Amino acid sequence: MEPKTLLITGFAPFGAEAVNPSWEAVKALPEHIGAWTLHKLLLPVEYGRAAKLALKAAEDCGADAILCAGLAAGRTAVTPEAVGVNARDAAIPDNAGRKCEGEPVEPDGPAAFFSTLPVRRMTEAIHAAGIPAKLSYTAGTYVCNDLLYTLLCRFSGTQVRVAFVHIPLEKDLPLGESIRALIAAIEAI
Ligand code: PCA
Repeated sequence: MEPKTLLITGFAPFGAEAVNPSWEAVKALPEHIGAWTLHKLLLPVEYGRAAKLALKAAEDCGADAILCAGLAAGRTAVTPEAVGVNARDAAIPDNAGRKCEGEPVEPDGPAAFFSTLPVRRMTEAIHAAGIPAKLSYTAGTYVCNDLLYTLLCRFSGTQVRVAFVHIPLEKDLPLGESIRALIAAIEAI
């Protein structure tokens, strides 16, 4: 197997949560999974800036693929995201204090992009590992979607493939299960 580079990102805490399990899970992953060498990156929960930092890191490490992880409080399954939409709209501000109500991510961009990693296969692999998993068609309209949409827009028509996985709060799914879910998802790429 030819070695390949995967940029994998997690988010800082935001809102009412003191810990973001997405970064805790990413941090705990091994450096190598199958043919993939992982480059890990912690992202701020800020519109625009998270995507900018991920784009820079993808360039610096020569990423063949990018898998982003984020917290979806209230969900009880691990949910690979099939779509990123061109919208910023959330009741809470980002960690820089910016509140967006119905703005586009990219003023001239298309309405949406489908994820370019095999999210259905990744969902099946997580499920097969005995962890609750469901393919999702909405990553929301907060910073996670902002990151996913921007990366899909930037790498549209290129060889660099992109997807996003939302994971539950630790009270709804133990961290070890989220870590195993990410490993299963990466093995399925
Ligand atoms: N979840 C938020 C942003 C950061 C995170 O972990 C979201 O779903 O948009």
